[in-house]
Amino acid sequence: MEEKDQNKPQPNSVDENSKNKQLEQFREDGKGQYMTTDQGVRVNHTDDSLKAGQRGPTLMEDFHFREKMTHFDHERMPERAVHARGAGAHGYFQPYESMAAYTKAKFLSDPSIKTPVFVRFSTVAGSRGSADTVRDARGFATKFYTQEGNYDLVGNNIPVFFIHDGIKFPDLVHAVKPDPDNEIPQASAAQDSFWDFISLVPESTHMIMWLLSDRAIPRSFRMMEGFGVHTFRFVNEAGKARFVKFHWRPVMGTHSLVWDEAQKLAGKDPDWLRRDLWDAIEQGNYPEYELCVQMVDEADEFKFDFDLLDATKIIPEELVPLKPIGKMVLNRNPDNFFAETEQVAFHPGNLVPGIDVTNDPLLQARLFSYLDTQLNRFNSTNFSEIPINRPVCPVHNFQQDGFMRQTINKGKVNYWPNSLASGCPMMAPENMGGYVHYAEKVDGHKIRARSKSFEDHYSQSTLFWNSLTEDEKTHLVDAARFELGKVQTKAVRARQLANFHKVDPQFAAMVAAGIGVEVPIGEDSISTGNYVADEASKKMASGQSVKDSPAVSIDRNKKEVAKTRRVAILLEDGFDYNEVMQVKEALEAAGVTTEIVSKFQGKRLSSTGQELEVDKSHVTTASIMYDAVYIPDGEKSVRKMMGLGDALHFVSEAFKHCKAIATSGFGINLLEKAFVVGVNFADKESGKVVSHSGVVTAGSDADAGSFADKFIEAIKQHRHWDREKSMTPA
Ligand code: HDE
Repeated sequence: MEEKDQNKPQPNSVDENSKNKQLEQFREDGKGQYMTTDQGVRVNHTDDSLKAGQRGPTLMEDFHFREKMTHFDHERMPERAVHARGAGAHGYFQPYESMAAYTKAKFLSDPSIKTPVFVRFSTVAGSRGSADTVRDARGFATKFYTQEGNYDLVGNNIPVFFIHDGIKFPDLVHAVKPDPDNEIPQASAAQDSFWDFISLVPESTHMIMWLLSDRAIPRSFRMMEGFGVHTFRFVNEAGKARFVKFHWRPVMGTHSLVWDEAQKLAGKDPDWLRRDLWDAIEQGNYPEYELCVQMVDEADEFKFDFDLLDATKIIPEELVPLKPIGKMVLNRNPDNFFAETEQVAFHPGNLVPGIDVTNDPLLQARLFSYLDTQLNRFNSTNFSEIPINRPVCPVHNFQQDGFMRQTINKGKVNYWPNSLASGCPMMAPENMGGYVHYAEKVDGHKIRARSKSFEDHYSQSTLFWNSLTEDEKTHLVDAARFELGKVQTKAVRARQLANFHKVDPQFAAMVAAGIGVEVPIGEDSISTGNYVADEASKKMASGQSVKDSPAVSIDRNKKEVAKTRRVAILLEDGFDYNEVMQVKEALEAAGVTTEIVSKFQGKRLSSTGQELEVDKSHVTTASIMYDAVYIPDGEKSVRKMMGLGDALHFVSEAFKHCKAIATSGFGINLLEKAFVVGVNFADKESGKVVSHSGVVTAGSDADAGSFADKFIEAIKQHRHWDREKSMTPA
């Protein structure tokens, strides 16, 4: 290396396409080519193995058969211990403005830089083939391929975690995974062992409140927040550090499924979330997320009544507002699931200069676990050379050998320090991009203990409960009744109720009423932490807090977006063609996807003789696959559906799931027959449009344009929860 190179700053050769270009070298599609063996020999015949005679045994010398079968036999790698099921997408991240005042991370310092990213969304508990829509936290892991190396933000869609200290992670995961004797249940926390563990570990209570909320059944990965969970550090060029929490905010807003719908989807379309992500990207509806940060000065470390190092706590946005710092756009599906989504390897310790960790004991454990687990998955340290994991900037070091080594390191020198290779590759000083760990002062006794500042498990659990709307609270209670109702051991149910009682007595009583167990007031759960009072806990005792945080409620922060919503148009022969076409056009102009659903596939004839092609039949789809339903006018069509159980079920189920429903004229009869109750309908013969609780009805003389507009408004609302009150008695 010449002297002058040492003074060169790290070049910024990274742009939005850098990763795509790098991956291109490894892509292969065989188009117009002869098939070959792995050795490149052209294959003449692959349908019969080489045999001794037509009916004889296969010969050992059949190298093509042996190679093909051996490769197949070795196709699997161990699935991830947690987050086994996932879906990935490529895209880019671009900052809004330079964040150089806070962090020297180059990819955050220049608004003109688009950094390529790969994101993997996942469920946590289920195995690789499990259903997408189960109740669970979702992983939201992002790999930024920056000019200074890979930075991984490995987050979840819930901002807190179950435990304080990573040493409890194996226990937590054992408890939630299927039981060791019979491997039941799959992808479900509704089991004795999970609630046994949770009820004995009260620090989990806050996370449990989030897990029982609608956050744990997202409508789409595109409509889901992401959180870095831990407190990290930003460090700027001058060496000044700030605490930082990361948030991803979906531009489409945060929306959830209904629990009954989520369970049915798990059977009818276990790929619901990954299909939604894939289709949206294929259609050019690129998911977008804003990256926001909450920053806290080091001097304010003890300003709050919770510990910033405690991953079971949020910093309420009412105390520290979110600063949006950039946007991520996911605009390309992977070419190959295994090569990219399965083999991508994240690690919270993949940091770039300007971003650093804190002493959060959960984060500290993760810094060990992620590299370790990749060694189990890949059986080699060389996984970082796999195309999806490679940085887009150069890699120079003396790491060598191991299974599947790709890099061909040249020369005799494989050690540092050396003089034979002129001291190369050399150390990078800080101003040349060398990573320097933040010089935090650490001093203490070696103890297996926790700061007393972690000991309050309930204030923020109560804060979460208090901040929800009445509808969200109802969902949470129902979820708790479902989960605990499935627990066989009554003592476990009771112990968890004791925890819930400390969150809110009324909440505990509501859950108790559904699961046949009394709330054991005053009983203490066993706390597994060894808490020790220290300076931090004393300083925090009088710290700031809030009693209400509207920001945690999905409902209070609802974004009304119609784009990419899915509407079923339910019809049979004899529908009103003009009305369908006008409404369909208006919906599609608003970015809504429509599908014609009928008893059978094929063509349906309108009352005026025009034909429409059916997209899905009642056996290939269901109301749970749509956000809304539209039943066009047309007496013959509607009468037919009034005699079809599937059509009636379609409408009543959509109504039960609080989805927007629209119909006009004679169609109103179908709603009445499908038990659409407690809403006002338009007069069937009038020119009026009535929108009530997400049910939009129009008289046969109404204007189709204003009917469609009202319907779009109802679709934008996502779900009409007020309906649940009239449907379910308390
Ligand atoms: Fe993970 N986690 N985790 N985790 N985690 C893994 O790493 C672990 C935690 C998260 O799409 C594993 O590569 C420990 C919090 C995501 O590939 C493993 C602890 C958060 C993913 C692991 C935690 C996460 C993982 C399994 C407690 C949110 C999927 C496979 C100390 C901030 C990444 C793998 C992907 C995956 C360990 C807690 C998020 C075993 C020990 C908190 C999104 O290493």
